[in-house]
Amino acid sequence: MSGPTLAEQVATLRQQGFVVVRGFAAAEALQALRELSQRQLAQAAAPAEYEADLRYPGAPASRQAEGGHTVRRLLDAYGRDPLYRQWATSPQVAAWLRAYFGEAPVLSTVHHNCLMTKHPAYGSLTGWHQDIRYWSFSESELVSTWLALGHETADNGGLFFIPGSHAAAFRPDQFDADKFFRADLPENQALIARAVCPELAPGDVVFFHCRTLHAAQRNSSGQVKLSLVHTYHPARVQPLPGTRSASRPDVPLD
Ligand SMILES: O=C(O)CCC(=O)C(=O)O
Repeated sequence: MSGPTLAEQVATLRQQGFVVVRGFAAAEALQALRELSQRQLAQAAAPAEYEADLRYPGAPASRQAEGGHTVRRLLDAYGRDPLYRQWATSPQVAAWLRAYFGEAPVLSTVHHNCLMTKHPAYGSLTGWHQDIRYWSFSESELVSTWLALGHETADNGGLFFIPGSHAAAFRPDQFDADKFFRADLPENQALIARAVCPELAPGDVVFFHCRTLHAAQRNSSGQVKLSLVHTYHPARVQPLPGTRSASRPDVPLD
């Protein structure tokens, strides 16, 4: 039985702020990306971000503490290896995003552009947030791709999303000083109660909007979870000059 058409997938992203596309990565490419990622993680090659740097709940207090060298993200996937580059700029990803944006997509090499890990020990949870919170663009119109390199469920730190939150108008006081969506407010709790955690199989990709509220728990499985994450915008949307979002060159996809 065939799954949803591209037009239906795009409509789902527009309507709920995220969509899971099953089996988006071909088996061979997936296997090569997974093996590369396991090697890269074993080497913990720079540039890397450590759990201890983030200090989210569950993270070690410092790089010197027990578990202090637990990697959270291997940064600059695009510059790290040609295989990552091929994935991030693949015709398949470009065609999907072109259907959504209505024009050729542009890859940001600043935002996400990483191998995202979640370790069973010392891997931290992430509170509710919109990715756009620290980004600076002419419009809030960016989409990220989250490629599951293994199985992802609520129990190993899979992403939870709040459907429709990308289109909601929130007040600044619904967020805390670090721009996390406050889980202590009853009106926020009503929305959080609607969250879903789509289970992902290896090769599935979640496309999600930069305003979609999402969160993840700690990894209570026995295995490190690995995902490849990239962010794109249409050419009409520009990083604001002088901001971090403009600090590295974008990569237009044909
Ligand atoms: O894996 C996680 O804990 C969440 C990652 C995430 O939402 C992010 O980096 O924006």
